[in-house]
Amino acid sequence: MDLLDSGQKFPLKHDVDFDANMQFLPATDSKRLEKKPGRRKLCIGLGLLAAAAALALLTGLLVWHFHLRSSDVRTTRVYIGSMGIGSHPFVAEYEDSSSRGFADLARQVNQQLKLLYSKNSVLGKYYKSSTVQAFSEGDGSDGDDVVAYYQSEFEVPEPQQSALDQAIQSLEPADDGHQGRQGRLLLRPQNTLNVNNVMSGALDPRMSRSSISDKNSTNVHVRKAGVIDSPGFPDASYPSNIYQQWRLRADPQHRVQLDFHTLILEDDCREDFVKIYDSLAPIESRALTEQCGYPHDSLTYLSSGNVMLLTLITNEEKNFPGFRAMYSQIPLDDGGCGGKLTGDKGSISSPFFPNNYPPRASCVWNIEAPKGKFVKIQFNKFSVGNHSKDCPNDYVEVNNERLCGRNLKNSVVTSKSNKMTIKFTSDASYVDQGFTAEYEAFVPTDPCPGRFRCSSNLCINATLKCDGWNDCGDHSDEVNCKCEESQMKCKNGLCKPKFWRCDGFDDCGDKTDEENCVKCTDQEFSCRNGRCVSDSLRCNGEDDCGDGSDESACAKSLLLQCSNFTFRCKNEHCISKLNPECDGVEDCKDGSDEADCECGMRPFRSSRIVGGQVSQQGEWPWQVSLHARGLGHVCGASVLSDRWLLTAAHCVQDTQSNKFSQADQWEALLGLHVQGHTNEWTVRRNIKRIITHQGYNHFTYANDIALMELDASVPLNQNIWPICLPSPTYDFPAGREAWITGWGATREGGSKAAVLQKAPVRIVNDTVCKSLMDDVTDRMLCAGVLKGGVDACQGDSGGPLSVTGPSGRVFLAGVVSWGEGCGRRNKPGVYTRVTKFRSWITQNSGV
Ligand code: 4AZ
Repeated sequence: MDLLDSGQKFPLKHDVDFDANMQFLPATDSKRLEKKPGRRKLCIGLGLLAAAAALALLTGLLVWHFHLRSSDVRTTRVYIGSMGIGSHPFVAEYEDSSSRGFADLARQVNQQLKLLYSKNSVLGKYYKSSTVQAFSEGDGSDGDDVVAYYQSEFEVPEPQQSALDQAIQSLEPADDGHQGRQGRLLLRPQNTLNVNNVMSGALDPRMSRSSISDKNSTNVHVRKAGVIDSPGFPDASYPSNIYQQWRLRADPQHRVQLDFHTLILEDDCREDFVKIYDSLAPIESRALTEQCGYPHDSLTYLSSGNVMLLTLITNEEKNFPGFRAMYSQIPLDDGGCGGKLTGDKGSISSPFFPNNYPPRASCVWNIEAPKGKFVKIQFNKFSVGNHSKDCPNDYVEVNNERLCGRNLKNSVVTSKSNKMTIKFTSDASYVDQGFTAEYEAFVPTDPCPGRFRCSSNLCINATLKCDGWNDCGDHSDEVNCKCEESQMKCKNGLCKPKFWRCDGFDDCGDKTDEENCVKCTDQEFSCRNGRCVSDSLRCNGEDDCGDGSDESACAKSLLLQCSNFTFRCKNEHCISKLNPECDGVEDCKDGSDEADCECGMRPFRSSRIVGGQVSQQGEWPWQVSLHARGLGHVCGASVLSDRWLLTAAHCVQDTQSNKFSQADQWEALLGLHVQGHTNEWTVRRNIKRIITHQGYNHFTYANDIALMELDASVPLNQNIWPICLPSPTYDFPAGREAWITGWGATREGGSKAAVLQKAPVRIVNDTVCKSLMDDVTDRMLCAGVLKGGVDACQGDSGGPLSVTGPSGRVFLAGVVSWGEGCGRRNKPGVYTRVTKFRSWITQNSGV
């Protein structure tokens, strides 16, 4: 039975219906017993005997039922395997499962498997049948000419399942590369095929879910590059309960390359997932990756040989857009790595970086610096598998020390001679993005000439020592410092700028900068309006703070007098719960806190930037690019509805050469990802009218907000979707993560980005912000990374500052407005505070 054509797996066999077969003895006739006392004793005796027999029978049945019968219940266990066949040239018809050649070789493989299994007492006993699914060309290693991929079924009593698993495992080559106990020698002399290598494992149980109703398999040759779309993509979500697989083949001596352009699946991999194998069958030990949700890592995969298997499995709940992947082939010897490196400095990276490295890769670099110098290497990017002891899977080896995992960015390794050997090894499964590193020769007596040397051996500018910033990454530049006037001393000895106190962020690392921040005592609750009330009054059903904050975040939301700290329901009642809107719980009696919540979700999820990174298509569906005629991208904006956009007032002010205040000067591009590359998801709209805030001040940037009405509505989909607007009392606390997005300049004075950029920043405490920046008002909000390097910049203006609420919905906290340069230290970006303009937005747009 080919799994892809079959129905239910692991069916339980119900041998006997125990209850239906149970018989009760007929009741004895008591009257007859009374009349004939002579036979009475006999009857009693017989009755007792019958009762005892019945009891014995019942006991026997119970024992059989609970002990013996359970070991008789058999389940079907499916294993997926591959078999290397030598001395058997590969011919083209092996790729066609309907050909005669395929059928002949499949029959021989079946015989071989039967023979192989018969040599093992466990396998032989429970073996049912095998089906060959595909053949590929062997890569010549181990003398394989052909590789057969098959599925074997066994019917096994439940208690024997692990023995069966072990027996299957024993067929695999041992770590030293030799076949296990049931190896090839045992197969001779009856062998019909020259079997070199057998590898098998249990099928991923999610691939044999009984609910799967549609199983499909497609063969694709990747010699000519092309595209694979998941069923329905891009017009509809993928169907429920499918198991779709694509068998990808390249020419001999080539690799298959698969590059995902879009991948949007349900978040939970237990439900829907994509899995890719370095094989033509779903053998777990050849799995390259498993993806679900909205992955943001590199999504380009390479095979080790000329085959790859792509699978998509879905269940009945929640269907998402799916994927589009481009396939192609590249020569096997491309991406060569390793070699001898001389000279004072240089860089190396894992094969195909920034794409994922292929499985079974091996590189050796021998660095030789001038005599008398030592060598150091610094890793800039490092994602090499999971971190585990001894790094048994994928690793980088420097000076015989293995490195693996993800947290080695900026780490430095030095050698104590002018030579250094670096090895990179990936095993047969689960690949990752890899690493980039720079090496440098140095004089042993002066490892960081003119610079400060961190404990990690990293060299940093000497001016960064004792400046309050952890520039080394291990704090070694901030210890043993004498705190300056403008700094405070943390308990752990670090010096930090005084204005970082009580900003809601643990800057010291030991939280001492966040201690004793309010005047309230330990036994008191600090209200959001600054008052202190006894802790025992929290959640007691009464508004003791006067702003309801002592009653917010309690199990139950209270009706309170309306204030700046309560949420006003449509029926004019005010409730105490903090940020109740669109959180998935109805808090207002009239349900108005959960009305109009078709926003802020990347709809199919279950849920100018400096220092940013590229985003993915559809990741920020509310982001708009505003193009001025003849100028291209000028500003950003956010989608509020299918007709309304929100941007900054300063974007729509006339200049000497441009009439930016006129609607006909603009074109809005929605669903755009790369400037200049509109695709099937991009929608262009003209602007019908612009409503600029009447209080906008060109000098102070006060009220820097404007609405744009589109001349025609846009279809809302996974690439165009409104962001949620916060109510006037929504709280975006200091320290909360926010995302800036846009096509603005990637550094101060730099040029605009082609691909939509994203960067995480944090909401900055109002008092701190006002101390750092002039002219910040309560109707503005600051966000940034005070260390510098991450910020909005020219061309990002008008775009969103997005904050994810507790239920996963994204709210518009701010509109990119102004700043002092871009990405400078202690100069956060300043945003128009949207909560202050919530009613203005409704009054002017109805949204
Ligand atoms: C601008 O010129 C601009 N660093 C926007 C944001 C910031 C600076 C400048 C914030 O549009």
